[in-house]
Amino acid sequence: MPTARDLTITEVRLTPILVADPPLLNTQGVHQPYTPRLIVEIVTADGTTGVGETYGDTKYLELARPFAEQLKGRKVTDVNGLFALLDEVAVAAARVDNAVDVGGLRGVQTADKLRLSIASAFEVACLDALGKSLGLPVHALLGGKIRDTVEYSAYLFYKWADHPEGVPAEKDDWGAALDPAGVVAQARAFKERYGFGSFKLKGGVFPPEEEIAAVRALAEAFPGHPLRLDPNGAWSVETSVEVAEAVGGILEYLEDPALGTPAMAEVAARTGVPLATNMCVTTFAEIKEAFTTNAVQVVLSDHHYWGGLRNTLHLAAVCRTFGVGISMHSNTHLGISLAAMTHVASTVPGLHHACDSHYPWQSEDVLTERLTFEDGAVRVSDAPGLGVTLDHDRLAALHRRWLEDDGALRDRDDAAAMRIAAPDWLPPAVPRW
Ligand code: GKR
Ligand code: MG
Repeated sequence: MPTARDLTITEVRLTPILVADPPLLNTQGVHQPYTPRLIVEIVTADGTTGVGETYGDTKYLELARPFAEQLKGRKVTDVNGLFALLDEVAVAAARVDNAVDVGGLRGVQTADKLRLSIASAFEVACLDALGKSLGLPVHALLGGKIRDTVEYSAYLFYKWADHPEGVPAEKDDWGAALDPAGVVAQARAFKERYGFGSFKLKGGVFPPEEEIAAVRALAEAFPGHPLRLDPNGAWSVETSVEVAEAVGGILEYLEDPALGTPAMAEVAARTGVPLATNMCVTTFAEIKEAFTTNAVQVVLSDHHYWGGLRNTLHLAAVCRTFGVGISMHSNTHLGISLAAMTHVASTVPGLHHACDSHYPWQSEDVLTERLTFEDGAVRVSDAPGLGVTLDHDRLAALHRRWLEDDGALRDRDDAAAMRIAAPDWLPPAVPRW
């Protein structure tokens, strides 16, 4: 007989889904019309359920599945134990080969980062279940919120009006943004719909002069609002320095102008513009070189690949120690991840920069109620756990889409999506400019 508050894990459900994504452009191509995510549900003996979310590409599923099998019988309180267990499962599943894939928009994708991205979804699900069982919000399990709202920035993208003709996709109402006027119009729509007060433009798409013009247009349209530009490492050191000289004075920070810590350190040494990264500091092992060479002034955490909410707090502590700022970047994600980001961000001391989130771009979710932005911020939930409820019908519908896919969309590939419109398109050499 289960006893009250028996937090032994009795069931783990993994549901891969495909979620609608607009045609957002980045240096590696364009977003697919549907992007994979993995939803994790953990059920305990006392009937409590916890949810988590992470990247859903095949290589994540291949490890998440055997890991989920091993979790039964363990307690949701054994969060530290998740990491050692995952390492064991990875060895057994022969997924320990390093450098699974090189490059991408999240820095070098190593087997270690893949494991941590999987662990993060289970960590969040365990904390959600534990919080629900204790009647405490996740932020309380992390030491308690120190702010009631978490500020986010509008995440602006160059964008086509639609996915290429003939490609099945959901229609969106954002329109195209392919020049400074389009970017400013998109920013206005973000401000009107969600009240965002700061803006990040995803760059690395057009020649730097065009992106400089877009940033200047934003500064003119929104005087005094913090602005960032993020080309995902598409520029050489020389180009980065030129862009910094052109618009450094109106930027809150320049995000990953050049690829790799040595290049970032050179840019930092030659400009006074603060540099932020979610590409060259993505693991604890990368911190020492970046901080001792003064390569970055702000680290943008992604709680998925840093291994969860508690690791994000450890990262924040290391950043504080070195006088480096901390904030968060995002990838295409749903409300479970936004809730998790908001809980952890509410507990981080010295969060001086608004986090960024793709959530406004996602017209679909797996929750009964979407999270909302008011004045550009998400209110921190005090409800037990994450404070979100899974809508199983929606989840099943998005899973059906994944099941019906012939495999073409199950692994996010922005270059392949771009080739549908431009068959000869290849991911550009780095640096692109
Ligand atoms: O979704 O196109 C995108 C972004 O470029 C994303 O993949 C990045 O990881 O948003 C991220 C970033 O800040 O670099
Ligand atoms: Mg970035």
